Amino acid sequence: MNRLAKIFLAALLGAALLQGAAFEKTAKTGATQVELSSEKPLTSGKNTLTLVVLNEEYKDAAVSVKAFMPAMPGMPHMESLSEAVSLGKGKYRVDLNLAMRGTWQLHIFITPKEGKKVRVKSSLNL
Ligand SMILES: [Cu+2]
Repeated sequence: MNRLAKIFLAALLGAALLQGAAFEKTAKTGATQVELSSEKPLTSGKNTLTLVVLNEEYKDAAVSVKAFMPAMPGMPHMESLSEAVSLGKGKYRVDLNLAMRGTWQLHIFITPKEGKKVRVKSSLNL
């Protein structure tokens, strides 16, 4: 590879890193698909997630997220429930307070103005 090609490749990689979110994951339950992302790496404490619901019928719904960690030896069950803010066009933002590192289960509750509500399951590792 010549020098110019190397510089070009480095620039491409740099641009990709700048645009990418620190965390991205797709959650799917049945026909409902939600793209989760965070600009910052997930950590214990407050995390802000962006949720994009791909299904047309849930573009303007009420969305809440339950994060929980089952009881572990020497540790009780932990849980927090947060309401998401609708940003329009199926995009929602939610703040989650995750008390410790580890694996958190997520239940995303989506309640449309009309029609059936759904629950999409996912998990976060931090
Ligand atoms: Cu725990």
